[in-house]
Amino acid sequence: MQDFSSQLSNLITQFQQDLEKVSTSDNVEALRVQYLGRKSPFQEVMRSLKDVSVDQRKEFGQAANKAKQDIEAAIEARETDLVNKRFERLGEEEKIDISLPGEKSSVGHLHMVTSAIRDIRRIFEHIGFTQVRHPEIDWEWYPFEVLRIGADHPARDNWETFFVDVPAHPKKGKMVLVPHVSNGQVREMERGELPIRSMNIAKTYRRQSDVSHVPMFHQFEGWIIDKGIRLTDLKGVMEYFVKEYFGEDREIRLRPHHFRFTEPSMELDISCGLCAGKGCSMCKEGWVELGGAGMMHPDVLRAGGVDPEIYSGLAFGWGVERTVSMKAGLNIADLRTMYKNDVRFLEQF
Ligand code: FA5
Repeated sequence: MQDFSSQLSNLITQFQQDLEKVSTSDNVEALRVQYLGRKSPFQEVMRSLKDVSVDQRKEFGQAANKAKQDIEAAIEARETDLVNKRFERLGEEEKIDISLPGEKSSVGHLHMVTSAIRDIRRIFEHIGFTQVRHPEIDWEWYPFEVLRIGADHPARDNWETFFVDVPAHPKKGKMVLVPHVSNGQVREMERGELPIRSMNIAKTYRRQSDVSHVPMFHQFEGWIIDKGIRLTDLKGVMEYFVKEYFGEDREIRLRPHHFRFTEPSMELDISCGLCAGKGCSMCKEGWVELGGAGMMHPDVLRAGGVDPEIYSGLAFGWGVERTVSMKAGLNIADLRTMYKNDVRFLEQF
């Protein structure tokens, strides 16, 4: 019994001496482990409690608990003391007032074109379009030749293409920055898997720069090739996209057009979001033009090794920047502002 009491008081005396010597918070922590940890003398003393007679065990147990609490309190006080001392040693400039309200750092967000690409991708994924990638720098073969736009064809001027200064391919011609993502049509068929229901969203380039044209822009082009694909499927896909992206109240109109690689070809108009189709200065009698579409020309299917007697295909390709700018309320007067990197403009969207 006497043993237990004296063991306890020796331990406390020893602890107090050790505590006086520590000079860093790390040392204080080490002392806590040394005195109260699993293999500490304190635990040993506690184990010896079982040798104390039953009637005294309660009293000693309480004494041991009190000693433990005292040790913990002393450790805490010492730690606070050390922190305060360190703070006092800091120069005036180093001191911080932790009660000051924090400064909010500005949080960035995705560029409007990037988030539009994500929205578009998600909308088409819902109806089973797989996202694919095809080269943004390609032989003329894919964006022109196989799409029935031969080297001398005047339609080739419409695309106002950038050429890359590398030796031409003997069969596939010069290397170009793709002026439209239709280069993916035959590339997609060349993969040799049917049916196809896929979409490529990529950068495209043309020698153009004015309020409605930027030299680098993005197009998304979707393709479905299967047995029995018809114009009504194309209309259904367009209607679905327009309602999902622009809103239920927007209407579509298919207007006859001409592309060398689709037959029939059309342009898709949507009712103007500013005047709700009534006609205003931003639209043509209530309609705004979204982009081209059509049924794949049999020659294009053949160029991709697909038999047009068995399969038919639809294709549509639109510009992301124009699509974004047509969202109700955006009314972006000059497409080029999207790429001027002026945060005052970009942070609004
Ligand atoms: C084409 O590029 C065809 N490949 C579209 C197509 C695909 C037709 C599949 C049939 C089947 P177009 O040259 O009209 O078509 O361009 C399509 C869209 O790209 C335009 O409606 C417009 O939204 C966008 N676009 C074209 N040039 C620019 C430019 N310089 N800046 C921004 N957007 C542009």
